[in-house]
Amino acid sequence: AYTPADLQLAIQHGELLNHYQPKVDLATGRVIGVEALVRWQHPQDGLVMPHHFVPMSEEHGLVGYLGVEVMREALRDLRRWLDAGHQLDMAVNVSLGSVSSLDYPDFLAEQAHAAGIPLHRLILEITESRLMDNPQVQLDVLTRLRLKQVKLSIDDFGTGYSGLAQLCDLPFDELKIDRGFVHGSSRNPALRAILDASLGLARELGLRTVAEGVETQEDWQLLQASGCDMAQGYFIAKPMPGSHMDDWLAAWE
Ligand code: G
Ligand code: G
Ligand code: NA
Repeated sequence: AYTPADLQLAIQHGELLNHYQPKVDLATGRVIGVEALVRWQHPQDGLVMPHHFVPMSEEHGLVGYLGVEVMREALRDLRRWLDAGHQLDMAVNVSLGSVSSLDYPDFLAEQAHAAGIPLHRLILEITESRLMDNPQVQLDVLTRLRLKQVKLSIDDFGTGYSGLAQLCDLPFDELKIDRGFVHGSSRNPALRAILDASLGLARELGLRTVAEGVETQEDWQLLQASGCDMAQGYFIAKPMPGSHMDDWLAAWE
């Protein structure tokens, strides 16, 4: 297991990097944006996945530091893709720690401005199960972000415990349905029922819907028929290094 000191050094040595996974419009097939997923290029252990170090960074107060690095790289890569003529949004996973800090919206605005990225191109994905730990501050921070045109996405929907009534009060733009309810829904009526209920709820609340974990043509067709807006998953592309994205985008178009 890695220690907070290991991670701190890794960040200082520039060993964190982002991979990106495309988000595609189900009706048109167009790429709407990409999601940044952090990795640690460890000098001995190779490419380390986030579950080995993101939860630890949250427990030890390092996730803000990690988040700044992920955002910096995401903004820089997005600027490059925009300059190449790709009209993309950038989704970044944000931990509760960031959303509970009243300084965060102004900090993010400065970081994006310095990178030449308009805030309406940013989507912050916040995991459902982590919402509501500190509802008052979160509502304040999320509202400030929304007023700055930053988009907000509820991640892993269906796996958390946030009250649906409270969800309506938060200023979200997008709902991402957890991959557990996506792949396999075509063969499992219970999963299909949860998927349809989630899509219906999102529609009622005016939220754009994204299905994660789209792995097969069957998944894709079912989601299209169900009226889901966007898809993400191995059927479209696995998360890839930023340097591969330029070629992938050209090939997809
Ligand atoms: O590819 P995958 O193993 O990357 O991602 C696993 C999980 O790690 C995802 O559920 C995602 O929410 C989380 N994750 C990936 N990148 C980041 C990040 O930059 N910040 C935070 N807080 N979580 C991340
Ligand atoms: O929680 P979040 O949505 O950020 O997590 C994304 C995670 O899901 C990453 O670990 C990513 O590698 C993984 N992932 C992305 N697409 C698929 C897919 O089609 N199937 C599966 N099983 N995992 C996926
Ligand atoms: Na996510």
